Amino acid sequence: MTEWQAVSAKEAALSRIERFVPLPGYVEFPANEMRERASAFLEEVQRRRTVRDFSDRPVPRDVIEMCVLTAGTAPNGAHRQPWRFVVVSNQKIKRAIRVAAEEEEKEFYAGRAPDDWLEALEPLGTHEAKPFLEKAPYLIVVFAESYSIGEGGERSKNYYVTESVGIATGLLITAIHRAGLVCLTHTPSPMGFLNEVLERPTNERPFLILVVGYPAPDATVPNLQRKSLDEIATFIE
Ligand code: IYR
Repeated sequence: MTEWQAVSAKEAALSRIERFVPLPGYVEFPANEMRERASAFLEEVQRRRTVRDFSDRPVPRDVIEMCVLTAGTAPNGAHRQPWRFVVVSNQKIKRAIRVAAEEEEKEFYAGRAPDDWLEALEPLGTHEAKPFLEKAPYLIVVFAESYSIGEGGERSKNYYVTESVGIATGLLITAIHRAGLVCLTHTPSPMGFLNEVLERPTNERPFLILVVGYPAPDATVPNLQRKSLDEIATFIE
């Protein structure tokens, strides 16, 4: 193959799959409409609360699928998409997760947690009993892929894994809220048992459990205030 033949073969390969395409689907709004949209979205997410009292009413699986696909749109390191969402509705597996989580939590609340941590949790009224892990219709167990394993078993590095999975989880929580469901971010510590119960490989590290469903009719939440703009933002102009 001559040099120019090699170059044109490369170009041909590239022209089959364009490396860059025009920005698809971007929509610009006039400033006033932008303001209205930002304000309506703020109002909608301000209504989101973390809920611990769940109903056992079933939730349509296709809604959960769309929420997971939404999570998968998150920006992420080198586009490795280093996440795996294990969606559990199986009653036996939910029970196994509850039993294992409560075992860890018992130790946490009975002494493993330092006093300052327990004091910080006091206003939330949390304790070692985790009935929601069995009652809620869905547990979405989020795993972070510390590294990827290719078809032939070769390992490749992932980048900014925690940041990527954190952003994806934020989108997942927002999508669940937008759909009219509630969720709870639950982080039993340590979470290694999730690999065993869910039979996940060792390159997947449990990130958190998202408990998803309808709130119980008598659900209550702690009376919390969110920080103001001044408290969370600094503008340098
Ligand atoms: N994992 C424990 C403790 C816990 C920790 C934090 I930080 C919270 O915001 C809430 C709970 C539990 O789930 O009870």
